[in-house]
Amino acid sequence: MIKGLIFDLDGVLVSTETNHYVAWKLIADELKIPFTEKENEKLKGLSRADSLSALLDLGKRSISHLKFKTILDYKNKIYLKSIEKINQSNLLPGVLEFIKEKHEKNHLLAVGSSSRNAHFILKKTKIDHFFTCVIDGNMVKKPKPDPEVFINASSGLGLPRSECLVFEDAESGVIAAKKGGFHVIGVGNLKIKDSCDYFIKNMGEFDLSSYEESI
Ligand code: B16
Ligand code: MG
Repeated sequence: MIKGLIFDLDGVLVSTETNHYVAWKLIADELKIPFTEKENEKLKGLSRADSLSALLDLGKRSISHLKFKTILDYKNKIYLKSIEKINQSNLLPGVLEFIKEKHEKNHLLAVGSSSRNAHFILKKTKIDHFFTCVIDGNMVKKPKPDPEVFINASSGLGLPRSECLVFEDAESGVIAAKKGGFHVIGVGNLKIKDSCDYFIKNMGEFDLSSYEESI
């Protein structure tokens, strides 16, 4: 019986993945590192610092610790500017209806995100009150693809992993959830279709009862 639902944030609940991409693209261009949506796929779900390391690896570049820190702050500035007007209309299709219904039916909801901006986004989109537990990038020692974020989310709900489902849109997140021993529902991103337990285009498509019957 599934009692807990753990959601990734960017790309599952809210449409902020493009904003991350646009900010990294600007930085890649400044560093003259070829970077397209294809390369961005590898950055999805990674922490901010791991994303920059992955970008520098792509361009076979190394920079000083100070420049690294400066770029991280700059990237976040660009990103935050691009989401300053974020609101409930930026939730992905079916999200609000799904979480409202599950909350009313007493399922326990959690967020497991690599983002250090998760609390801000949940508040701006006015869905923060639905979640019993929010584990974000500030709260883990090892980010995705390590399972810590999801393990802490299930502990926060007080539920064993076998009673939780993880919803993810990124390869690093699917790996994290699988390593943690969770069922993983892939959302939206066709690139992860074959690595998750079940795939949906958006939350509006997901029928929890049918899924429970199938496992
Ligand atoms: P921030 P998620 C991740 O969030 C994003 O997928 C990833 O693109 C981003 O680099 C990461 O958060 C860190 O975000 O810079 O806001 O701390 O998908 O795990 O919810
Ligand atoms: Mg994501």
